[in-house]
Amino acid sequence: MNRLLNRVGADRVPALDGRVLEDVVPSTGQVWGTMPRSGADDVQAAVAAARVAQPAWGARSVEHRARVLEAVADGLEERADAIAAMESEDQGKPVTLARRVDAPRAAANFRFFASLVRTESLPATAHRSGWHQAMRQPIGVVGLITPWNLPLYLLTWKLAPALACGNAVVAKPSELTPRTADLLWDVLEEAGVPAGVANLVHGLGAEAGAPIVAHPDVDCVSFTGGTVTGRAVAAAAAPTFKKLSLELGGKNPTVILPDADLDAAAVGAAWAAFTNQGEICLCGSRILVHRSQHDALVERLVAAASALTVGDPRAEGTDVGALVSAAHRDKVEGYLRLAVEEGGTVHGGARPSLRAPFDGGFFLHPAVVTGLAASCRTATEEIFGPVVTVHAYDTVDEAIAMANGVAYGLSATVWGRDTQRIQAVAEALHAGMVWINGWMVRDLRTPFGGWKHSGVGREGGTWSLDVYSELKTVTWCR
Ligand code: TXE
Repeated sequence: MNRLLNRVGADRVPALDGRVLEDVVPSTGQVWGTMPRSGADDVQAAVAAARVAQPAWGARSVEHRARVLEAVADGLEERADAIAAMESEDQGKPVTLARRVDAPRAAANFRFFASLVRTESLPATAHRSGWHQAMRQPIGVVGLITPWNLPLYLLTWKLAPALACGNAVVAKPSELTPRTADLLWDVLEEAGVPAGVANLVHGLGAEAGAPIVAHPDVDCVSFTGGTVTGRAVAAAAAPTFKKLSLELGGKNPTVILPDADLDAAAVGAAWAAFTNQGEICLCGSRILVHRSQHDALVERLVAAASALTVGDPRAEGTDVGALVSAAHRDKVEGYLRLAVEEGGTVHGGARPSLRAPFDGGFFLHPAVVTGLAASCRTATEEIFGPVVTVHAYDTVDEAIAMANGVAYGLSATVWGRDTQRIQAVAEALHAGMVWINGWMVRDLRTPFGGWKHSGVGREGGTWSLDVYSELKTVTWCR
């Protein structure tokens, strides 16, 4: 039986009370091993270790920290294949996707923030009142709480800038996908991150995540996860006035304008809906199409969805792997039943019949749902699975109103040809990111985050540095 441990200071330790959680392989349903089921005492030890280690790390030069981050990037790149295989096994996603997205992005996050802190310049102004300098300083101890859909990708997205800015960290990865965090901690150690600067605590959200958020010695919390959890995190953090960054859920529209290339839009919309089993906060889970093109689009989309190969995540030809857990598949299937109750027609969405050991896995065929009102629960609540709803509109204004008619505002995609109209639609959408004729294309220098219930604050580029540092103005008075 494999056994993960917490990383507290220089030590690898079990939970203080010895309790463990099982880590299950989503594609087989079999237990891979255990992780510590940590509690408030374990968090306390990790925060104490971070407090001790932070001042020396914060006092190192930016150049030193940037070099350490680059060494981490090197270590992750050397292990890219192992990371992809591990993430695929632990999360359920196709290994081909993990190779293309998760593994390279983890390394890129470290390389990017190393370069950013090296090159960033802040204003230093000569004014008749005096000489003013803006500077960044570490916040102190930062808590990082991350989800299970892109485990290493999202953890490194937070960890790299947090370390670059000179903070010490207590991280809690999702209890569903703890393995690549453990590997990352080996790389951090090898790369020269001093003991105590990065601490890792495994466990459940309520038992190990909540104590990080409430801890008076944790100065900042960066959380990515569900909106309901995000609300609890915001409430728990409020009494201590700690800095808070929340990247939450989405119910992102794919708006297909009447002049779009329908073939390209159908392929793009399917990719945006079903990548990573639909378990990405950016997935396009609602398609808005002009009424005259609705049936043609649905035909193409259903064909594209049923052509996807669902099964063994290790196989090179697999497009859709397993959902992350049995409970999550139950939730997604619950929404498919709700869709029928709400008057919709579900195309696909069955459990595939697979050979052992995959017959014990949490697989589901992608589903296209038609015939629903854009305001119903299926079309407005985050499902976070391989399910997309399709809605017809008559005017572009109506499409914009439908796109904006949900509580979320993370991202959106627009397909079309008329550049002026596309730009106008993009500007009218309530979303943090809008892609035109594509999806999930990122430049790490740009802001990332959501409007409304999709989050509070932005990360990416200097916005990440704003989250993970305190800004100070020092003025030499005349
Ligand atoms: O995520 P949670 P869950 C959405 C998606 C999904 C739903 C619930 O719709 O179906 O959220 O998923 C930790 N204090 N997303 O329950 O609970 C938890 O241990 C502090 C969208 O799996 O949000 C994990 O490390 N921490 C999303 C992290 O929070 C707590 C990605 C996220 O778990 C906590 C994942 C608490 N009280 C799910 N409770 C996205 N936006 O990418 C839990 N946690």
